[in-house]
Amino acid sequence: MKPNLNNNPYANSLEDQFSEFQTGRVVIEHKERYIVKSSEGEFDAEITGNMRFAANSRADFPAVGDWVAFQAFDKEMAIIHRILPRKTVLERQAVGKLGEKQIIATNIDVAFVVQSVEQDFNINRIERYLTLCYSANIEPLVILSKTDLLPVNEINTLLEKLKFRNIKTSPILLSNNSDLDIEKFRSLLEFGKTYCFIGSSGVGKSTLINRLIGKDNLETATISLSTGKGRHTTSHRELIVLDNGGILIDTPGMREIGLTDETSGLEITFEDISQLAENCLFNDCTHTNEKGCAVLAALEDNEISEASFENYHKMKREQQRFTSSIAEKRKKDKAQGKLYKSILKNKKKSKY
Ligand SMILES: Nc1nc2c(ncn2[C@@H]2O[C@H](COP(=O)(O)OP(=O)(O)OP(=O)(O)O)[C@@H](O)[C@H]2O)c(=O)[nH]1
Ligand SMILES: [Mg+2]
Ligand SMILES: [Zn+2]
Repeated sequence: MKPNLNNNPYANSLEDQFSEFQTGRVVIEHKERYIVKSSEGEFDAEITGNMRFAANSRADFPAVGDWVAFQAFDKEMAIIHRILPRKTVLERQAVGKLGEKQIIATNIDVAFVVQSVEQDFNINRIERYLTLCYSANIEPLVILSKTDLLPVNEINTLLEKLKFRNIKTSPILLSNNSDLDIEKFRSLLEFGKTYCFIGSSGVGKSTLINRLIGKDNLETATISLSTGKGRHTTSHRELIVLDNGGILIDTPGMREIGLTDETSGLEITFEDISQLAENCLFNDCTHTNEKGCAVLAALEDNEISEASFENYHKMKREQQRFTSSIAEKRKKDKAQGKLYKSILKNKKKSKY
């Protein structure tokens, strides 16, 4: 149902129409239906037809974390008219769609990159998540979860590996089974800041959020190693506000973390490589086979990790592929546009 402005005798005045707008935040997204929360309550919302038709890509649709201007009607229903400017956008390459992006969540201050110490630990993947976050101007913090499942000396070995790879953020170690760990973690969360949890399926993201809320609000599940059952328990992104004012976004486990064309994150994740690169002989050195390459020299002298160097190159190539696929797409769209125009022109000509 559409908002009935006719009940309001002054509804024709633009000012009055605007006075009915509220701002709220998208807390859940289900295929073009959104739950929006404001100080007035919770609304089941859709976007206006105009917004749908004007959308050029998925990025033009609301995402969890968005602040939106909406009009409420029928108590719990609403129409979203506009997405307010996004402070940050956490995005990845849409799965299986080269050159397309998918928004994970928006207006995030800190992203918790969660890996479990028992099986999921993978530094290449940590570097990938860090790059995604830095590219979006979001502070990443690494959580190593399920510490109850690994002896302390083995956890220490993981920490040494992280150090050797020069991972800048020191990880937060925690077990969801420990009240002390949960309380320590809670004290990190600041009033009014938005935190997003990202990581593979089954690492304990939803369990951690449930522990913080103090209720089993989010679905969690045990993973069976033999059948793999229980994977991908969380199926949608959801924003939750804690009593202490911290705002948390739970996300479904990700299998692929494809990078987009935004390259700034790589330079921050691999700060040591970026710094060395300043001493390369050529300004456009690709650090692959050039003479006078300071990065290759450092690699030779074991000053930087070979694994990090390889991961850096892998991600760089991936970003280049993404960028060129966007350029190709634009070219195709342009050619298509020209074709339509010439067909229309010919049609007009043949009319007369
Ligand atoms: N031993 C142990 N098990 C945990 C811990 N945290 C979570 N689990 C268990 O791990 C399983 C997966 O937890 P979830 O919270 O559903 O994981 P998730 O990261 O939300 O997974 P997706 O929603 O699929 O992305 C559940 O059976 C939890 O009980 C922990 O700290 N220690
Ligand atoms: Mg979950
Ligand atoms: Zn170089």
